Amino acid sequence: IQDPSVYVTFALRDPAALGLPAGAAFLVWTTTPWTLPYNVGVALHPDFEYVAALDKDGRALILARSLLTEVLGEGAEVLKSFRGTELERVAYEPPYTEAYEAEGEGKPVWMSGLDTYVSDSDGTGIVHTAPAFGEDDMRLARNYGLPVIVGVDAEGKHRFGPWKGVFFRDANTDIVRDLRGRGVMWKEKN
Ligand code: VAL
Repeated sequence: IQDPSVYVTFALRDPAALGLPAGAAFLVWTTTPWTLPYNVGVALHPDFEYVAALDKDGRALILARSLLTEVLGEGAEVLKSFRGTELERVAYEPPYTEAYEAEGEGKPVWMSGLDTYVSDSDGTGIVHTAPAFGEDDMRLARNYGLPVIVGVDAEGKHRFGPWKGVFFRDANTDIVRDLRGRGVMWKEKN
């Protein structure tokens, strides 16, 4: 079984602080939509160049410059460029808060961190981070003090949300639909 791959947008809390217009967002690619309810950060490469460029709807999206044409197409207007190091600890609106609230983590600050494991061979150069589901994710959480939530139980079933009790990957379809409803789904590839 193949996981669907999706591009989602995480809106910046304070785009003006980076000189960006309202609605500016990190563009994030993942092949594991079922882990998005446990997102708590995004990873960027410190040495990559990132741009904020306008998509077809005129929304400013941040992604690695090397992936700009592939993802946004030819001729996307670039508003600004940044070095990865300029995009550290940038707070964004999380896709989901439920699991973190239920675990008594309160409202952690969902934010970006830097790590050299981030690649630009596919995706957007911005990696969705869910610490319990990857070694690299866990390292980012440790380095930035992000909370860790193990969102699935020993049987591989979700512990939170409307898909509580559903086998992890079987929730992909529901979660993708839910992401559309939340207005954070940018593109689905299958
Ligand atoms: N970082 C991975 C991903 O983007 C997982 C482990 C959350 O799919």
